[in-house]
Amino acid sequence: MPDRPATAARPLVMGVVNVTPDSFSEGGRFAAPAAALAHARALIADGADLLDIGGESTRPGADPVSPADEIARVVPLIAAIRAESALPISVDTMKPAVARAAMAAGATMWNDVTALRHVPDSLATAAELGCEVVLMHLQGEPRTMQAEPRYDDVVAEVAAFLTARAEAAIAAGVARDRIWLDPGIGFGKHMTRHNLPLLGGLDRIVALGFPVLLGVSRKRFIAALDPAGGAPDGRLGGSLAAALAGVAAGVAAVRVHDVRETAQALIVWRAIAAAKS
Ligand code: HH2
Repeated sequence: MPDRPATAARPLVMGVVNVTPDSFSEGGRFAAPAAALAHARALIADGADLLDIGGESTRPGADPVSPADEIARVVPLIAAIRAESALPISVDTMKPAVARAAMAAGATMWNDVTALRHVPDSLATAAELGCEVVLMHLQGEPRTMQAEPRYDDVVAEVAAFLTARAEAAIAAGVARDRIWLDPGIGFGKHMTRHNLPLLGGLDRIVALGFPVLLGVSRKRFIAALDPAGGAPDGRLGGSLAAALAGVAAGVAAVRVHDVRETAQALIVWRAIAAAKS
């Protein structure tokens, strides 16, 4: 059995593998099965502690994918990785049928950007599967979430939502120690007015008492702060800065595209922290 990531003592690096034609940062580069497996192998060699496999883009306006098509994208890849590596594998999906097929193929974590709200079945399926779950905050729904996000106090509202979703999961039978929380940077959040206070207040999300996963890699708020960053793969510096801010606040894992660079940033960060007298 793969190690349970939640028990790790240091922040983990979750490498992103999108098997989609339309993901915001990779735009279909790894949509072909062989390319996706080669990319997963490269991320493992780069030092990923776990992999997150996604078969449907969550970007605003992305085309919906049927459960059968999503399963056909992610399951062969999960099985192929599992055949050669014991690394924990997460599946990034809103659909219980996809989560179920992914766990049967060797995944151990269900990363759900809707926090198990997409269909009524989601909570019961997560409890039945007994897998780890990532409950992420999202205001609205993916296709329209960036239209007009509104908050009075973004940190308090995200914390209240995540607490309520954790309680709903536990009430449905998900074990407390299987639950991760994620503030959902970029999901129904104004580029700077909401994402930045949320990143500044991450310690209050960490204080809820669950391991926190943070996804900031290559996100658009970085380009809003530094228009010279331009295309997603020009946002590495901002991605590392935001990931380290999360680590300073106590997050348990960062979800990233640039695994090697993030792993190196964490090595240097920890070495400096250890040298403090
Ligand atoms: N971000 C994305 C997708 N899934 N899951 C969690 N838990 N947290 C995140 O911040 C998060 C996520 C968006 O990034 P990406 O997968 O690169 O793009 P796309 O959804 O277009 O495939």
